[in-house]
Amino acid sequence: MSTQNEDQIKLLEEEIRKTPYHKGTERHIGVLRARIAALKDKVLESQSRKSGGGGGYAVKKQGDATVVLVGPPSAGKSTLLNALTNAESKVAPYAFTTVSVIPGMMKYKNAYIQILDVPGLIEGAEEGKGRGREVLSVIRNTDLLIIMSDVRRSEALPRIEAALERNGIRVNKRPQKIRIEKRLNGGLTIQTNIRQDLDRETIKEIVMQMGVKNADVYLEENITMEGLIDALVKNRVYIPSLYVINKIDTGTPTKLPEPIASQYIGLSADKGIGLPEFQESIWKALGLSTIYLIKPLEEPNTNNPMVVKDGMTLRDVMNSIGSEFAEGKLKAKIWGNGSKFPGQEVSLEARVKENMQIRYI
Ligand SMILES: Nc1nc2c(ncn2[C@@H]2O[C@H](COP(=O)(O)OP(=O)(O)OP(=O)(O)O)[C@@H](O)[C@H]2O)c(=O)[nH]1
Ligand SMILES: [Mg+2]
Repeated sequence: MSTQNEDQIKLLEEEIRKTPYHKGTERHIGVLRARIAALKDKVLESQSRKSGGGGGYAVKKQGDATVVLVGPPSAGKSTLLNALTNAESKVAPYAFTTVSVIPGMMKYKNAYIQILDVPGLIEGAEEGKGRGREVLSVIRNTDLLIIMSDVRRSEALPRIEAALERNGIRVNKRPQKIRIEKRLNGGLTIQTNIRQDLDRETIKEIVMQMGVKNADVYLEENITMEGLIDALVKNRVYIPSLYVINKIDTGTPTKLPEPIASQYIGLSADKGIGLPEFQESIWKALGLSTIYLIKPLEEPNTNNPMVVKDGMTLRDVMNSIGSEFAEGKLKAKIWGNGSKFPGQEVSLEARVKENMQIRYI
């Protein structure tokens, strides 16, 4: 059944390749892409059932956040893991040294960040084959992905990204603003105040091909075909990523497409070049902040640091600790970053800021 689906996907992909893209063929291509997405969704689902989700590679998430290193064999992933964490992952000058998921813990600014070194086999072993499938499932569950290669194989970065995208992992993207309210009858309506590049019929055809026959579809931005399909399938994940080129002690990379060319971080895991900056980039990309909790009656201090996600409110923080610092409090006083003046009184809906000092009252 699954191979049948895969054969059909290949046929449909072949047809897309043969069809030139212009306004006249747009609807046809939209239908083909929707059918491929629906089939891939089925394949992914039957696979995750078979492998029981994480498969043999399931690693318990630990710490404040989890980061996965992915890249071709011998890029230096294990060397980097060993440089940043307490782990001792085997390093060797030949390919496929690492054959399972090796976890390490990095302490940075009061945070414990779990880093997972996964075998270098996204490509080739992708599209649901072999252990690559399990690597993909580890990636789907991470908070941040490090896509890594070395100076001599910089073209692996866009290749890996493309492989991830083909497997429903969206790299450095956000879902488009599309809301689908399914109904029992009444057909499809497309609701939007925003000028759309895709025409209504194409949008409707794609939605129907994805198995939705009755619904109001609200488009809150100018959508793309891919964005629409993504909104209709189950298996999409959106993962922030950093691009890393290792071994810069041996030269400089060539031939990198945008946006990777202007975003990549160059380092040497082996010689320890660029590692502090890299750690800071991880911290920023994870959206973490340190706040300081102040006990009742105490003056502001930095005795009790806590790592939180950006965007959390003081109420979220209170609910996550429920200790002598916060239990059942209604307001807070804040100092430092985020406060208009020292000791400003704020509601619990105020949001955390890096280095904010908080006393619940
Ligand atoms: N010159 C140089 N060599 C490095 C650097 N980082 C790693 N290496 C070397 O590259 C080789 C491969 O390193 P590993 O850390 O085993 O690479 P890996 O990505 O974990 O490889 P697999 O486990 O096979 O996927 C080893 O010989 C390392 O010593 C670096 O920054 N500069
Ligand atoms: Mg390794």
